[in-house]
Amino acid sequence: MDTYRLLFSLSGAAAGMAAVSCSSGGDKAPALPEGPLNVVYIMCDDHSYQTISAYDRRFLSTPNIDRLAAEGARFTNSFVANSLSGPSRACMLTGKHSHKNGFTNNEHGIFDGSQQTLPKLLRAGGYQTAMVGKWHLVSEPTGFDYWDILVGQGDYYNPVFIRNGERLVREGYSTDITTDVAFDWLSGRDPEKPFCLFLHFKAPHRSWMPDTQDLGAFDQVEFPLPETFYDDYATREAARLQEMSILADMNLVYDLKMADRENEIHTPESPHLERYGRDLYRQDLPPGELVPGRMNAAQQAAWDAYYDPIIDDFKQAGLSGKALYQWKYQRYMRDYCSVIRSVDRNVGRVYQYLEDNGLLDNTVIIYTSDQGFFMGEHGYFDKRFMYEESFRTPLLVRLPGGQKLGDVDLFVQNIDYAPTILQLAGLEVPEDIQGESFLPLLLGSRPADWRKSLYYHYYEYPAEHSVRRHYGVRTERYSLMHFYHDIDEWELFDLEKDPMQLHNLYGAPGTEELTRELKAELLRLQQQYDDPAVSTSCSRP
Ligand code: SGN
Ligand code: CA
Repeated sequence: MDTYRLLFSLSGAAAGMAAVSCSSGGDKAPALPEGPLNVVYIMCDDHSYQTISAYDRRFLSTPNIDRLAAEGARFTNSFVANSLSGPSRACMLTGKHSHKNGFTNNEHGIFDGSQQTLPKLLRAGGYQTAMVGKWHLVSEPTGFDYWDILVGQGDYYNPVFIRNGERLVREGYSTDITTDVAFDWLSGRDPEKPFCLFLHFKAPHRSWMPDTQDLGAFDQVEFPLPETFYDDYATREAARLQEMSILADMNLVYDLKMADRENEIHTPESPHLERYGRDLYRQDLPPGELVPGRMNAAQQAAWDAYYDPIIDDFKQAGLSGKALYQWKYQRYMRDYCSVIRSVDRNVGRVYQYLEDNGLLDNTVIIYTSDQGFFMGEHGYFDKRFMYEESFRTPLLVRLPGGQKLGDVDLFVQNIDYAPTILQLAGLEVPEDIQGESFLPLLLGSRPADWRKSLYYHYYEYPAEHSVRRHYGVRTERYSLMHFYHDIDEWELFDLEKDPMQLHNLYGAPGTEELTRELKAELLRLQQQYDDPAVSTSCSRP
């Protein structure tokens, strides 16, 4: 079918289905403009839905990101397939689960850029494609007319970029600069051709370093402790064995910036003390001889002015136990939320740019993160687990015209992004793509045969944070996961009765039939997606 007729027929179909629409905010199906649509895909790194006020108002206000929800759709059941950066990016680029795209974990993988990807398909369909910011797939980007990526994880201050193969340092704060680079590319593109821009911020990845203008923005805020902050992990062995606890693993120096010049604050993880130098201090000097490094003098002065008094107070307070734990949480939240302020400001800049350049009415804006993140739930930072906080990821989509589309509550996953964008571009979705286009959902339809369960598989172990390998299935009400490799543990949660996932029901009397059903569904998904993990799960009772 002709590409744009496809869109319009979808649009028409959605209009006809208004009575069963899942959108709560809009009263009629949106009309998409004629002609090719541009796409601006904004992806943060580790941005939790808890810290987007369109999702959760407890912590901070994100007016620009919220505008996307007000002028588009908010997905309330949006998930990833593997909660880790590189794997998640590979799922997005290919529309396939990790075992199919081959990039299962950050530590040993190199993304095979010769395979079919979304940017390649877009480009073949007449699109201009650009990738700016965090890439994190080891091999050089393929399928882009222009790529300008951060090296590895990237730095917050004065980061090194690789622009179409050439290394360069750009002075300034990462989130601002990444947006600037995107604007430069947009300004120089061919205005006659549609474009898809992948704008990937490093923020708010560890170690949560705010822009100088945002230092102290949350000093007056006392963040509420999550309900599961004091989780004792009873009945959940894998949950206990991790190394991503705020109390035990979050580093005072590296994560919380308590790097005193006298070197009096000691932490057990000396490697982190050295690596603290990545952004702040020169790495080639021993810890006792810290001198300013990555930052320029003005940036360093602003940091010292802000953190030095906090470091002094901290040394005087001599905190321990529960008090230290809570202090760490408050500092973590203050830094993290300060980093989000800059992200939100830059989303506002993107809006402004599109508006100023007459692009807002033919551009789709997508906002998401490479995964969710723990904001102290279960006592954690980081992600990786199939537990809700890291399995879920924010997803907001604004269609041209900015009609409020309300909430979409059907299950979507990051393997769906590629087919959705292809369909928005009016292009065919290849058969081997495993995700489903959620464009019909955006247009107000609620297909009866939409997926009722999700498949998840995490592989990176042994590795940092020690989250055991696991796979699982999630249905509307239940979540079943199997942790394997050097452990063999199942966890089953009734999300209706136990949304915080504290009570592992696996093996509890009365759950036999339910467990059988969920295992059958897990097996069905593993077969559908052709995951060889099938052999490990079906051998279990
Ligand atoms: C780094 C971080 C980890 C984080 C991984 C993966 N450690 O290794 O805390 O889990 O990235 O994150 S750090 O000491 O280098 O900051 S991911 O989002 O890129 O997958
Ligand atoms: Ca990430």
